Order: sequence, then C-alpha cells, then structure tokens
Amino acid sequence: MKIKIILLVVLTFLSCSSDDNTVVESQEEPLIIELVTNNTNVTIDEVVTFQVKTNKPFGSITYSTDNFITSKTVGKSLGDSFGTSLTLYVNTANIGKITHSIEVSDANNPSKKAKSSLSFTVEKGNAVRIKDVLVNSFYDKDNIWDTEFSNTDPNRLADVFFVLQKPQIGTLTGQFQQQLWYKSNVKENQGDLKWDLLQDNLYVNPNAIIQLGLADDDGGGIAQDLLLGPPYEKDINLSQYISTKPDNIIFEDNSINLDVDFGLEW
Ligand SMILES: [Ca+2]
Ligand SMILES: [Ca+2]
Repeated sequence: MKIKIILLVVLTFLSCSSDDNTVVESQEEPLIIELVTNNTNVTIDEVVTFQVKTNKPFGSITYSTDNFITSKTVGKSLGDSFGTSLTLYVNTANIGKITHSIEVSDANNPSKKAKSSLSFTVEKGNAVRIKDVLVNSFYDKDNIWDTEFSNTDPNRLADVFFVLQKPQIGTLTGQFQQQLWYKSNVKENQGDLKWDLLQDNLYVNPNAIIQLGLADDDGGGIAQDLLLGPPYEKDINLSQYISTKPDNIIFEDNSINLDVDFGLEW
C-alpha cells in the first residue's frame, strides 16, 4: 500500500511537471534584443555609447567587432542577470566603419539567445594624423644588438620596429586605458629607420598621451627593448602642439640617445 502511494505521488509530480513545461514552452515569448544609440556618425576617440535592451533579463552577453570571428563573453552566475538594459562603449580609435555584433542569452533559459548588430562611422573630427616616423638615433645604434654575429657583420645591427599605444575605451568598463594601436614592420639591420604611415590612417585626439615603444626583433616573438626600460614605452604629449600645429615634432630622450621625428597632419 505504502509503495503504491509513493508511486502515485511520483507519477502525479512527473505529470504536473511535464504539463507545466509544455505550458511554459508554448506561452514563452522569444527573447528580443534591440541596440539603441543617439549617434552613429562619430569622430576619432570620441566617447560613444549604445544601449543593449531586451524584453527579458539577460544573463550573458557576447560582443564582437568582426562578426563573431573573435568575441568576448561576460556572464552572470545562475539566478543573476544584467537586467534588461546595459550600456556599452564604442572603441573609436580607428577611422572607418565599426560594426558591433551583440548576442545575449535569456537569464532564465540560457539556451535561448538573441543577436543584433549596430554600425558606426568614425570620422577624423579634430584628430591629428601621424603621417610618418623617422628614428634618427637610439641607444647603441650602429653597434651590436645581435651578439651572435661578429663586430663587422651587418647582421649585428638591431632589427628595429616600433609600437604606438593610445588610450582606448573598454567596451564594458567605459574606462580609457593605454592599448596597442599600431605595430610597425621590422627594418632589418636598421634599414632606413623610416616608416611611411599614410596608408595606416593613424588619427588620434591630440589631447591624448600616446606611447612609443621601440625594439630589436630577435625572431620567434622575442624582442629586445631599445628604450632600456622599464618602462618600455615613452609618453608623448601631443597637446603641447595643438596651438602651433607643426608638420613635424622631434621626440628626444638624451639619456638613451633617443631621437625620433614624427610627421603630422592637423
Ligand atoms: Ca638582438
Ligand atoms: Ca640584426
């Protein structure tokens, strides 16, 4: 008798639960996403936001600027959610069109997802352009940076490349942080130490501090710092040139024989 009662209870529970699911499934409205912004025509390094809005709380968000070839996902633990609205920030570091693709999942039913995308056009605005870079000197230029070669072998010379960083905004945080902006090709054994950057469209808000790194490429992802860091980057303050708008600036650090020319366009 006891067994029968338990069995009956289990069966009742199963059937109720099954019925409930069926009802929920059929009545559940789909997750709907909408991306909302005031402005899709923006300028270099401008702070631009858009809202991710949903009809139901979402528990994870995946965002991408290359149609999900690469992406980042941020999720809440079960039972928690982002609510139905979240502000994201657009990285306006580079000129041209940038498309944000967003996918969210239902906080209460993570297998239910919705996605959408929104495009922005980034224009020059008041930005200054870095047209070219010429490295006139660096520490131990013309000397041995590749010790595997002899004193007279041209291969002893540094295989030079530079990187530029500038403050770029975090998609979720809205905070500016120095991030890689440009990495040059390598001038083997010093080469001409001159880089024409016109095709790279390097525009920056002149009120920002940009950073220069300079290194000897040893291959295999290994490099020797030509700035004798840390720090491995030098700060360049462009704001001091806003009123005079020179075509060229010279960045020097005599302590390490550093002398770099930047060609600018205002
Ligand atoms: Ca080396
Ligand atoms: Ca070399």
